[in-house]
Amino acid sequence: MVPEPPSPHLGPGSQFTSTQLTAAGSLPALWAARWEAEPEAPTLRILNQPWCSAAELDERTRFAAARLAAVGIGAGDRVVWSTATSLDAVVACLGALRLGAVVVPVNPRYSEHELTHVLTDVRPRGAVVERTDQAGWVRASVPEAAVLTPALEPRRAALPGRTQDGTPLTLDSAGPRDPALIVYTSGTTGAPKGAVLDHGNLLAGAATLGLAWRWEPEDCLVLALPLFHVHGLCAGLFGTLASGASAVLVEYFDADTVLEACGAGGTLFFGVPTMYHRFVALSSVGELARLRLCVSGSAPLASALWHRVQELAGVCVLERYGMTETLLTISNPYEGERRPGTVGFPLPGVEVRLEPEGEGELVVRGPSVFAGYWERPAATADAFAEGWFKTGDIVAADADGYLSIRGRRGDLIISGGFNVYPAEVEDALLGHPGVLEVAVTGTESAEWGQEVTAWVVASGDAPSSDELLAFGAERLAPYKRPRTVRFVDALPRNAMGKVQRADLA
Ligand code: MCA
Ligand code: AMP
Repeated sequence: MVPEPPSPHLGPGSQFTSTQLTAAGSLPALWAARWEAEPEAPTLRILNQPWCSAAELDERTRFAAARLAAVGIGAGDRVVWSTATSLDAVVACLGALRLGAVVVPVNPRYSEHELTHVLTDVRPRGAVVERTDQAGWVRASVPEAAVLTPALEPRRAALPGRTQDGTPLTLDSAGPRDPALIVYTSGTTGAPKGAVLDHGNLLAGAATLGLAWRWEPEDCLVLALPLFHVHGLCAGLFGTLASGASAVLVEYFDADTVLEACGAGGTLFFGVPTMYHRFVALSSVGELARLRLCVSGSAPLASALWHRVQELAGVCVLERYGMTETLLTISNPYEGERRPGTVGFPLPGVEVRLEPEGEGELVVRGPSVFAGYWERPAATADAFAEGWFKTGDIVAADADGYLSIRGRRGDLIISGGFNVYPAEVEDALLGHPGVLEVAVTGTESAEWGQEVTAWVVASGDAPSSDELLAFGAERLAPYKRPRTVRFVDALPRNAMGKVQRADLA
């Protein structure tokens, strides 16, 4: 195999070839090999609770796979996974992947409308759901699905090592092109669609981070990100397990608690800019310096905030870039300059192009890039050009190759690292009889990056702002809800009648 040209992420003598990234076949096969080799190694724990060793995690996830099989879930079946962070929830997810089932992570704060869209689109065979109201919505929209709690209750007599019909249970046998996750995302237009990530994508996405960020078994990640997005799940959790390292899972982000965990044995932290914004307000921000690496992503990290963290904690945050469809693809270097305001260079195995060159739309190719959207051939065809995935992000290259994100697709708003699609919020508000027209924009915010603002043309009896905010709250997950409602006489439109969101300010 011919080694690839030197990457700024690897040493000059590196013999790297991208096939190396997927040599283990699948993530579950790699985990199983690691757990067998080092059964005593700590793997995961919930903050302030005991460690789960590799041998325990192996046993618990085998058991979870058998429990899922006992309710009729098998390889290739889709399982919706809607739960807050807990060890049980993680075990259920890993068990499903070992079984070859396809996990569909969902924000546990979703409203009935939001969850039902995913359920009807993906038609799951099973659902692991924490909230009882959500369990009811699953039963109503997919009556044939098995509905379980994160602890995989209610129990159905599991036949040890056997499927529901008594055939032997095979674990860790998914191939690189078998689907592993379906993660819902909205792209530029239309309703959320499921990005299908296969086992090869997940393995490559975890392995490239292992190389670039020098992830070692001695590392301990402080993981306070939600696990229903690829940042927390694929980079954080799967990256940890692929490297044979450990992670402390923090159930809810609280800046004080996270800094305490950083000071108590953590070596790595991955966060979104809002988290760093909260750290710099605390006198304990210096705890970050105990870590060997602090990473930021999912949204732009303001240069001023990068410098503030450096000034107060002496830490140079490493900013990186990714997308649900591609996993993480670009990163500042671990060794060498971490340049604020940029996201660095393509990760090992990832190829990028700017169209046009110098500054233009970023297109990417590589083993972590997905093959398409769930049952959306037209959207899939639109997303690629000759095998390159079109990110929709506008990116510029410095003379020495550092890449910076200059703008993003469509009218996407990013609030606290979560994506908000104006059309979805507008649709929800249009359901109110007092709303004739509405346009939703992102307003700059030091804490959230952007906050959601709704510009409303009222019909007849104008509703109050509070009434509209409450109406939105019933239909939208918390991060999508408008923070401000502004009433206007008319929305600005161009000659074609299209609303000009950029003119609302
Ligand atoms: C919570 N609130 C928000 C958000 N989150 N408002 C706007 N934007 C948000 N993101 C509101 C709640 O509605 C509530 O309002 C108040 O803030 C406090 O809620 P709470 O739940 O306590 O918030 P928090 O726990 O403090 O949340 C802040 C957070 C969270 C921890 C920064 O937003 C978060 O975990 N963000 C990470 C997102 C992420 O992982 N993205 C990765 C996507 P009220 O009090 O009025 O009810 S994957 C991706 O983008 C790609 C692949 C990539 O590159 O990573
Ligand atoms: P998602 O659709 O949730 O996967 O979010 C992906 C989007 O997040 C990208 O298309 C970018 O617009 C944005 N993003 C991720 N990382 C960064 C970053 N470091 N700087 C700016 N934007 C980012």
